[in-house]
Amino acid sequence: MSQHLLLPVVILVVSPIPGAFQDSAASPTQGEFEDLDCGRPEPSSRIVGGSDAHPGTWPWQVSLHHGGGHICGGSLIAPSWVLSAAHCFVTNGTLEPAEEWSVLLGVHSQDGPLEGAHERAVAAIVMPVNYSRAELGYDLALLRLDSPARLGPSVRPVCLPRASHLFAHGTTCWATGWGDVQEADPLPLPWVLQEVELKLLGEAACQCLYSRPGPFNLTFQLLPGMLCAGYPEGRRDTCQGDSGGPLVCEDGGRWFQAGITSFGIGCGRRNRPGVFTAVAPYESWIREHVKGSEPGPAFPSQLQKPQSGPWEPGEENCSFAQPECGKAPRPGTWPWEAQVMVPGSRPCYGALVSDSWVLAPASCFLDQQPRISDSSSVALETWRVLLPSRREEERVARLVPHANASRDSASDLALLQLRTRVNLTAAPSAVCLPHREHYFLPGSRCRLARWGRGESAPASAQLEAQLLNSWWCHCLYGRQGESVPPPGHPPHWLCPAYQEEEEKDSGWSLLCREEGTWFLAGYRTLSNACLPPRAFYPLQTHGLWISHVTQGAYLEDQLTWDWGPEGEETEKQTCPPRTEHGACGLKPKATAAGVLWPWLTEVHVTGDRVCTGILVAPGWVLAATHCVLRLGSTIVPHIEVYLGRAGVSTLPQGHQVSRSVVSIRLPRHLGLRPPLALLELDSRVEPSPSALPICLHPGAIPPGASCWVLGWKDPQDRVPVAAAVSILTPRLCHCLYQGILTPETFCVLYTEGQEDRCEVTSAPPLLCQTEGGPWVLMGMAVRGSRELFAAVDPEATWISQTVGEAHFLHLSGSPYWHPEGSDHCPQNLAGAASSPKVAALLLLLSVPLIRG
Ligand code: 4AZ
Repeated sequence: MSQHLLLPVVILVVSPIPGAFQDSAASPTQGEFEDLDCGRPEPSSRIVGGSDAHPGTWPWQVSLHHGGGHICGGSLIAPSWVLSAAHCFVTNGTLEPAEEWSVLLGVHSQDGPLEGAHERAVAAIVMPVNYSRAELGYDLALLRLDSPARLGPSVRPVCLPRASHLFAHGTTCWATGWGDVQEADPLPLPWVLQEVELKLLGEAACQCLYSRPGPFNLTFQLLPGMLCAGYPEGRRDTCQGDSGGPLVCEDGGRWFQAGITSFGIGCGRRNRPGVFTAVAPYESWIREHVKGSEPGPAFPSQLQKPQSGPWEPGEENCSFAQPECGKAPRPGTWPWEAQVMVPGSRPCYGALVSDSWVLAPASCFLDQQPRISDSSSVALETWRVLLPSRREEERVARLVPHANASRDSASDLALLQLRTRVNLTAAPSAVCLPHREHYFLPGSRCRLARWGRGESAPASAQLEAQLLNSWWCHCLYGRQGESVPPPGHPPHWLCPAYQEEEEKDSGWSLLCREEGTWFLAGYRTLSNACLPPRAFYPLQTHGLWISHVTQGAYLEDQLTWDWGPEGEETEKQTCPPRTEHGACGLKPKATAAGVLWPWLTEVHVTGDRVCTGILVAPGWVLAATHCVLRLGSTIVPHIEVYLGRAGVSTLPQGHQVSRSVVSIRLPRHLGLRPPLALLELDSRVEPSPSALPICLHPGAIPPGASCWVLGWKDPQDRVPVAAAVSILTPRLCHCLYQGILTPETFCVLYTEGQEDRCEVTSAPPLLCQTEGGPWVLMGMAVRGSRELFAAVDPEATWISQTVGEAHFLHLSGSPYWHPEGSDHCPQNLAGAASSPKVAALLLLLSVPLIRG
């Protein structure tokens, strides 16, 4: 009913002990309650990680129905009274009317209620006035039945603890219910009541666990009147639908209700035990509200006093459980790598996700499908799975393809169950899987590992990768104007930057490390034809299916929360405008490893010359003519281009994509040598995180743009650098460079200190970017000049005729420059071009600048 999977708040206040608890010291003797026997099931005989209860074991357990279905649990404490959790009855701050609820007693499973099972209407719901929400405490409610329950072997009340009753931490108690068996995974039919043994945690130990940031960096403050039960390692817990149900502990042959299932962060998560409303502190509150009922609840005295008072470990010595998955002593040797062998085909690589399940692409087995559906056991009989450090091959018991599995889908996944469970040690061991809300931080260190059939790369070819930011990844592949999934929402794709030889393309899984623990973050197979190049499908959308099928895969909470400066930008972001040919001019934000300029091309001309080129379409690079063609020479040089260099990067350096130039195209120019050349590549470079065309923009500088000269500091190591510039108005440009200027040239003024950031022999480009918009190419450097750039605009028609797919952006807004009336130049400005400082001064005194 309630959504407590994730707490959206950080609670920092420590409330005083509620007044309601204080007057409970004066416990009356059993008196009027003595005749009611409690806490004794008939001698005979989910909860996450629990098992089916035996019928009649927990005769006080009731099911609370609303709108025709089970919503919460409760416990019978007297013939006419049920104890439950307040949050079950409050929706959006209002109490649901009592008459809409019914109480089912003596139920065991949907299929076969126990003998004596019956239903009662609710006459009244009573809850503490202080209750507002489960996380703030007071999460309990009393339901008065319209007529007393029929007590019998399957319907009996539980005992209530007195205020002085001590439940020592470490005691094992039991929680029961029909709730989800895992997060968002309902108890399957026949809906048999589940029981789970939980250890009581001391307040300090529980607080200590919850003080450690969990999903979304949240911590939680335990309040008086709450208690915790569970295990640091998780895996056994209560869950949604168990709320209101009892946590009972045995004492002297009677079962006492220590707690009421209330909430938690998720279910069964590591270091996130379940939180219960402690019942003992509410003794007087309960007595007060059931006053006059005959017989009322029983509060027998405690027989076994804990020997010495419960020992509480302090914050400093609370022990956190470490992840039980994703440990690889050496990256590259993956202890979870599973090789599935099907006779007659090449091995298929997958990952061990629990002690008995392997995850692999369904496309590996799709051709086997007819045989499987005929008689699964016969076909699977011959299949084998090879796991690291296991001499014996494992046999396969079951193949469960994803319901939407097909060769080309985001759900090309299948789970294979091993006949026998393997002992998880250093190897084999399971990989960790992300929850749906996991946010792999941009810049995360990842690796690619073998996945599926493909050309099986040698195990040594372990590719290092680094995750690019999600805005960029989404805007590269998503639809125009779509908003970027914010952190906590699963992305459509994951975009790692990595170095890969085109021909070695194969299926890959993407493993990302957080605090030394490896997560299976995404995957791509060769047959994912719809998947953009180098994009990975995120695995986090499949966690539910995997945990539902395997009932034991290791879903781990996010371990790294170091967002960096970018982390603050969680507001809605949209993608910049794109052209009819797709995204252009996008640049991933700089990561710790450096900057990636995906359109920046190294143009290697025969010999040792390297010019700057800019990718303008999948098969075309624009460069400055003077750089690629020697003046006076008629020899057409051999040219190779390289794309996807990541700059100052700890990623493997080198060129990620290379192409040969098959032709050099020049526009027809009367007399003058044209400044720009188009280089046609021998094959297309498909848009990817490391190679993406720039946008072109006919006309002048877009309004409000920032402009940069992008080049290399040193032509030898070619680490990209950008120098901020202002662009002068045409009149100033004309005045400054009188005589030496060809028409349609941009003149720039470098921002203080940026003058010699990049060298000019390689003919760097001039780029501009509007706020939140893509990068646009404005010009290429004129030979030998740092300040003059040949504009792209006059060649726009030629470019679009030559390159059908060039990305022309038609930005709205009027051009910045208005025609100026006078050709008159300020005195002394002509000739000042050689001294940019003097020029700047003069300029400031005369005409406004375009801001860089
Ligand atoms: C719930 O939503 C809920 N793991 C109950 C118990 C727990 C979490 C959620 C504890 O009702």
